[in-house]
Amino acid sequence: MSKESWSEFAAYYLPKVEACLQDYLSKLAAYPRLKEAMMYSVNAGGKRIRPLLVLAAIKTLNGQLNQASLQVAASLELIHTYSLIHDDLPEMDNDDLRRGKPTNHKVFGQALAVLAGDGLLTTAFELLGQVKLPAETVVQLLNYLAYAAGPQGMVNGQVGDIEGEKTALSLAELEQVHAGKTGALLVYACQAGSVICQAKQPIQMALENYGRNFGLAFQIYDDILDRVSTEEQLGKAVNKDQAEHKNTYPGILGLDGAYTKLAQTIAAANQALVPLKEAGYDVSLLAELLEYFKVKD
Ligand code: GRG
Repeated sequence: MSKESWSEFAAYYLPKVEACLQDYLSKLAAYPRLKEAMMYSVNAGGKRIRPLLVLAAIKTLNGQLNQASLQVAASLELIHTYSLIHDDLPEMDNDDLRRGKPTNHKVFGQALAVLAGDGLLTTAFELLGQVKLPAETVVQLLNYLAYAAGPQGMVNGQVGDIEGEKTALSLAELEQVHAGKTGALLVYACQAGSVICQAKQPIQMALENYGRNFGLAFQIYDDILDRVSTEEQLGKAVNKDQAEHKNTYPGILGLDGAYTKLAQTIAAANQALVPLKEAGYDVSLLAELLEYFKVKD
């Protein structure tokens, strides 16, 4: 098969991920207002990087991109969307705008926003639990996802972020916060590919390494964009980090230093793909995804 570019890959699989999300959510036997609140944020225009990364990892490992893979990918997007709803709440980041639209609690009120987040979080595991893959594989995926999303992963990172607001963090401490907050779900996306394709240990580790660096690059990029973009471009408030004295890469390293750190992290992610290349896998899709972080001049 000829090499497929990232944009072709995304254009082909995005509608399938969307269909999978809509299909599952629309059939939930829940109050219409709850479903509406859940679907409002899922349909608010996310880039779907995490589900696409799951599918790209599977494709890289020569696995099948079938309904089961799509459901695994979709369940991760449900977790991500829940985390955004809760992150935007007044008690957390207190944001009015997300994905270019009013945040969930601005439309549905805080109580329903909390519950819509809870609903997406639990539905993610319900959907994943129903995937038609060998039972052992499903259990492993459930376990890895719970670890990544929970108090040893994303929830922990979010707490580190909140606690860190009171003090100036070192670069290492900031990286640790982000490894949880942003990195854990992206690492899981890669792990999901390895679990489904039953990749050998060194390949699993290489992909996880790619995911860790991808996650770090993602956060540095997000911090840089907060400094250099407009609200219109990002679809959310900008320059909040500086205004709220948040710990960020540009804050610690300066903007130029953050650009350098981003370039180093992208190089490390590319380097992480070497063992896969040496084992004969076509890593072009994962390598091309790193171009997502190209900062426009
Ligand atoms: C509430 C437990 C809990 C965790 C929240 C995801 C998160 C943790 C906070 C979001 C804050 C933030 C701006 C993190 C930086 C990186 C990030 C996750 C950006 C948003 O992800 P994208 O760019 O968003 O993939 P879309 O809208 O495209 O899905």
